[in-house]
Amino acid sequence: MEYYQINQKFLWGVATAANQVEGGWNEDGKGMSIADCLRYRPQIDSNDYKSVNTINSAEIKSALADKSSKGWAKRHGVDFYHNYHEDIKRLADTGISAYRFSISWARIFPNGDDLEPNQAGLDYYLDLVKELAKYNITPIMTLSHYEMPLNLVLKYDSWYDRKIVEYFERFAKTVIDYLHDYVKYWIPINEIDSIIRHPFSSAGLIEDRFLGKNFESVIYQAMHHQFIAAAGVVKYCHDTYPEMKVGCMVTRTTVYPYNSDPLNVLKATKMMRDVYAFSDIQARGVYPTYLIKKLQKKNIHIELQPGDKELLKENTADFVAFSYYSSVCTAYDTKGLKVTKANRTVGVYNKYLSESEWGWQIDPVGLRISLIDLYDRYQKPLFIVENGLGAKDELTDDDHIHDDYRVEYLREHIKEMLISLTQDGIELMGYCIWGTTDMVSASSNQMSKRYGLIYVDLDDNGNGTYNRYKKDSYYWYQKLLRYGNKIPESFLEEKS
Ligand code: BGP
Repeated sequence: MEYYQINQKFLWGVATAANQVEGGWNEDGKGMSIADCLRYRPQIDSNDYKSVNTINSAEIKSALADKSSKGWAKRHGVDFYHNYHEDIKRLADTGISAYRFSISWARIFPNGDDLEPNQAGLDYYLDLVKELAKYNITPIMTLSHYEMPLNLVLKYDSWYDRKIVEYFERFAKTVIDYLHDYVKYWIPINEIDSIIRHPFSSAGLIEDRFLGKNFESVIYQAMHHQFIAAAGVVKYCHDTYPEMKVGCMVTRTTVYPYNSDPLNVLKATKMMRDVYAFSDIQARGVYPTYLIKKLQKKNIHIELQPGDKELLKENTADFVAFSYYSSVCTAYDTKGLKVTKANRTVGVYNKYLSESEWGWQIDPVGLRISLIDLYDRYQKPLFIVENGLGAKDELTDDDHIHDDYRVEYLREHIKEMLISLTQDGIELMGYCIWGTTDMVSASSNQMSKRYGLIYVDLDDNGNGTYNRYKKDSYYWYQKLLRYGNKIPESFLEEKS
């Protein structure tokens, strides 16, 4: 029998984000975050992420006025905050060795600019990482995953204001110091490139607060401040805890040309440069010339402070983490072509691929292409920290969820990953399925777009028992992990 022989240290995990699972949005001293202002709006196409995730100052006011969590999916999540011992026990029973999650910044510094941290918040995350340690699960900790304190948006201008760098570093140093005995892997900012696609839900930027300014230049200035803050985390960890590893994290979009027309290939090549720009800056430590030229052409000038260039250059990421869900096809002229959207990236339909119920095209080979691309570009260890399928799962009368479509998605993607790991000469630290239990979708704020290995009885309007039920995919992953570092090829050949 043939096997995939993998490194003992390879981390098999699951992943989630505080704002999508925790709930407890205003408990134990937590302040309001930008995620608490986003809600499911059935009248908007759930893939029209710009409308769903772009809100104005008036909508912020009504969110502030509403003290309930009813109708605010990310305020209640799946109540992980009160169920995390049991949830982690269930997930530990699959045999995972890693758990990627984020710290809610507003649980630690409720207003973002507080001088002292909220002790209850620190203690919650300390207990959480101790719970993981009980099961020998390695935490992969994201510091900012779309959940910055709302006060930083209202009192400052969010990441556009350089002061946020100072507040973020205060937050980062506080939690790194508090949790350093348990957490060795850190990711400063989730999908740092997402600020371009959804500036509010990613970085708290509200266009009507910048009237008279070119909003695109506001976004790029804010982007620079995020890079500086992330490099500051790398520097702090390397100086203070040399055993720690700090990764950059990007949305991995693999772009194909619609056909071999050189104009389409050129379009795909240029789109890939936009994807690479963010990991280039963090993995190489310099702004790529093509990005500088692109900004010059747009008459966008990023203000750098003395020392910024050196900080970026001397504090590059130790590893390159990324989320992968789908590939995207593009064409120079999209007239008459079917438009698709996957993870907030617009493309054209690829006739060689199937798609999810949300139209995200399913491309396991694209994951292997991504691994080869990224490793060849950076020669740094890679980490797949998100890969999963959002689907409308059904709970049967006898409390089962037969998500064979998710098992198929995971089987095919894990197979391509293992082929790449064993044949393509790459370095890969681990693989985390997105998600853990079901959770609130980042882009649509829906519960019905389910990613979990564990089903949660809750609907888009927050109705349900919150009871948890293991899906068929949970048992499949458990079977896979039981093979340890020697996985029979046949296991990944089988259709579920
Ligand atoms: C990534 C985010 C995650 C997660 C995932 C799935 O971009 O980092 O937070 O949500 O997308 O997307 P969605 O939840 O929008 O279906």
